[in-house]
Amino acid sequence: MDMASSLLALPETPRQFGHYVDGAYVPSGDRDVFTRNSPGHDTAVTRISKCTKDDLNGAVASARAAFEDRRWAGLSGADRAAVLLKTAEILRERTEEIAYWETLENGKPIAQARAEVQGCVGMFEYASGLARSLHGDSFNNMGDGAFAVATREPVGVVGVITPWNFPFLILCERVPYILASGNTMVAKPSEVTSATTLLLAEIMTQAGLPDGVFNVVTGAGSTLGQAMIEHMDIDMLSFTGSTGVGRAVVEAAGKSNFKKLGLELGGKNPQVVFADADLEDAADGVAFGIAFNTGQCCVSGSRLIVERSVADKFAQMVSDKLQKAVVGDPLDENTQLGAITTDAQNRTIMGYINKGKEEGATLVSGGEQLDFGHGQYIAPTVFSNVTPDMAIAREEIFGPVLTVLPFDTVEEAITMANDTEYGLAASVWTKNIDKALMISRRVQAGRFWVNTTLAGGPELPIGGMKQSGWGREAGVYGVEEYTQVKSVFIEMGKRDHWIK
Ligand code: TXE
Repeated sequence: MDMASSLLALPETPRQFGHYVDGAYVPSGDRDVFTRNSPGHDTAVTRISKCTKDDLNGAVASARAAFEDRRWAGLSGADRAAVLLKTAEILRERTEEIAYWETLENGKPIAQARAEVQGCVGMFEYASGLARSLHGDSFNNMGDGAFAVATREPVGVVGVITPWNFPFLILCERVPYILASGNTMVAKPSEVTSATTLLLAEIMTQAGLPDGVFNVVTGAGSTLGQAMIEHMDIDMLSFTGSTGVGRAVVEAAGKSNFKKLGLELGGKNPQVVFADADLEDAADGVAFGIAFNTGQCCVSGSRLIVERSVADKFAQMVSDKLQKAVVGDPLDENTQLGAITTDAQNRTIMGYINKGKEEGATLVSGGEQLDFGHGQYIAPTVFSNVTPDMAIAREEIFGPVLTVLPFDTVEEAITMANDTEYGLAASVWTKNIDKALMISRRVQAGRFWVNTTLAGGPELPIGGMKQSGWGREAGVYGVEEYTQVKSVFIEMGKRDHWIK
């Protein structure tokens, strides 16, 4: 704890980071540099290189060389697992440091940032097992003259583009799974939250990852990100971000080398609450689901779909809970909701709050900017009298704004839950197990929670249906996404000649 308390002051000067290629930081030199201000404090905290396209080409070339000479793919699964496990060990040791920089750049509460790093430790530990157990299939049923196998191979050089809402967690839901099978990679974090991605690269070198296997470039999405999605020598790309950029990623893949894609995009996730639920638990879960990470969460439960007989009472219960949530300085141990990460996102959220009022929804609580003398904060907000056609009920707000929509029948609840272009996550709250299971089958979402929300672990796949994305991350499914399958047919005995 000593280390924690000594770190909890703001840095005196911003920490300078170069990008990371071939196992080492590359000093910024004469590159332009981006200065990141902590959104909770308005103080400069990091200085990050704006990489050029040449820098990207260098990073991709490094990853390509590391892939082709098999310095990583050629190791045994056991040796790769050892590096992943060592990374987990170092992450444990350096948790405070990672959480600190994550909090400063992102604005999330320090206690939450620490818990996220612990979650990442679990990702590395679990994926280490997959490095050893990943296997294909054998076909002993081809007749006595043949034998065949299907093997799993790494895809090659994988690009990873991540957003600013969970810079480290989203990265670690991918990196260990990508590396488990022997791929090499180039990551591009969001320009506003690059520090912890660079720290992970440094930590993995410390853990014994061969140079060139994990490279990081830093810079803007519109230039550097765009160059990545168009790059001819990136074999696969994992993109997490807005649905709009996701569309650009698909187009760029089609126009370049048909790179394989993994996409995790937006969500407008339902929380379906029945009158027979434990309403105290449900109110806490719904409050957590919309306020965690200030609602800047692709799986936030932003649409409360609640049985009409309890709707008003329940909306009030959720609102009471949210008013007790502690909003404040992200570096304060007691804070539950920190700052809004970017100025643009702050404007977007306040824009939706104003739109909700204009559209005729009733503001139950919140709806305002909170002034702590520094940073940008928004009170958790609940709107009732919302109709399904309102923008606040349809569009991803990506902030602590909950809309309440009442239903009368189970069928109506299912229809409302599915009435969205997205399909990332959903929760149902009821004590009737038959109803919960039936609804879990019918709601289109990649993640489904019963009597809880935002729960999971490294074993479970993450990803979306409909316009929320393609593919799955994490779990066995995640590691398989980053492999390609090859069939090997082996003829036995003397060939039956075609030309006699
Ligand atoms: O996302 P972007 P932004 C949603 C959320 C939010 C909105 C905008 O609704 O309000 O998106 O956030 C990189 N080619 N989500 O603007 O732009 C960019 O540098 C290649 C939901 O931050 O999609 C960053 O690294 N890359 C989402 C990453 O893409 C490009 C999480 C995400 O940025 C690029 C984040 C381009 N042309 C936002 N343009 C979720 N579901 O979790 C940008 N990038």
